[in-house]
Amino acid sequence: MKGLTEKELQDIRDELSTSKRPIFLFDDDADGVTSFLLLYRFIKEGKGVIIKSRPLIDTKFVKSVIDYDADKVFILDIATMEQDFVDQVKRPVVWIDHHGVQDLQKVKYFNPRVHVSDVVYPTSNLCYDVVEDDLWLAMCGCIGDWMIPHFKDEFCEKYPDLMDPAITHPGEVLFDTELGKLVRILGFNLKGSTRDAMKSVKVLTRVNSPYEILRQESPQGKFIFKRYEQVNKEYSALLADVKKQVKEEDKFLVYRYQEDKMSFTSDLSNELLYRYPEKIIIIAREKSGEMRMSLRSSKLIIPPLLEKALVGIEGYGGGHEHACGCCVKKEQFDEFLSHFEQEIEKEE
Ligand SMILES: [Mn+2]
Repeated sequence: MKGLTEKELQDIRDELSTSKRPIFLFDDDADGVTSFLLLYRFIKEGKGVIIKSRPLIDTKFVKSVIDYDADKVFILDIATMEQDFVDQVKRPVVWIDHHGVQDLQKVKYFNPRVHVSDVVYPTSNLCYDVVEDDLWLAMCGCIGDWMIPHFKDEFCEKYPDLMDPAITHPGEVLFDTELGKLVRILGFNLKGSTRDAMKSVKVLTRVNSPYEILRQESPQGKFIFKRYEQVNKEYSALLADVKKQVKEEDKFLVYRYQEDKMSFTSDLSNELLYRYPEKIIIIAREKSGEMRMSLRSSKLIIPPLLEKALVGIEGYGGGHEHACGCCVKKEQFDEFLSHFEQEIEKEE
């Protein structure tokens, strides 16, 4: 099953092939970057811009479009956009996404949730259905978004050493297979400054097989692997520190840390949820007077609880059913936590 209709897929193909100078704004995770790589490698034109701030396209991105003199704007895997951006950019905007359905004027909007609400199709899955090439990139993007796509069997046949087709849980793929390692390699290459992340993305546009990276078979693959190793050193140290603090009997796993350059809250919370599936996980990073969090639970539907917990708190948050992001003022973090715990108790 595909998330978009054949007509929609053809529309996107036409939009791509009629553009000479496309600009692609994409989310800074495995799904976002592989969506970009799939489309860019398909038309071999254009410029990528990674969105490292909150997933919102507002008027501050108008300048990138104008400076590049793009003839069309593609927005990939970003949940929200302001109408002002569309109005000021004065170029066709094509938006491919799989988060909650948005309603904007003068945008070509492609979102599978318009048709179906119960299946999740990562943006990389949609982009693969458009280009039907670079299967391995698409597979990485989907697994990064915790989803096993319709082309899984084809992938396992082509790359039998990267994933066992018997595996059905995305977490198991992510943390216990070579494919999962590749997904983490991609994700870690997007950490740090925009400049460093885009350096990796440029190199990735020239990688043609997963083995170039995993076996370091080409200079490009070596570059990507080295950068992963550097970042992974910091990640592993944090993970080890969280694990030391885990108490078997606790319902919550709350961990806070300080780090200016790199955010690992999403990666840490995903791995911890996989290792401790019974716990409600909150990983918070302190930065510029704010606590930026990732929240995970395999059982709770988080967004409505989060919304209630944020009442009277300066902050914002949202996301998927079992995985959310949230940001509050540092001084209000404890208050937010107790609100959140109260909301969960009310549920039970
Ligand atoms: Mn996504």
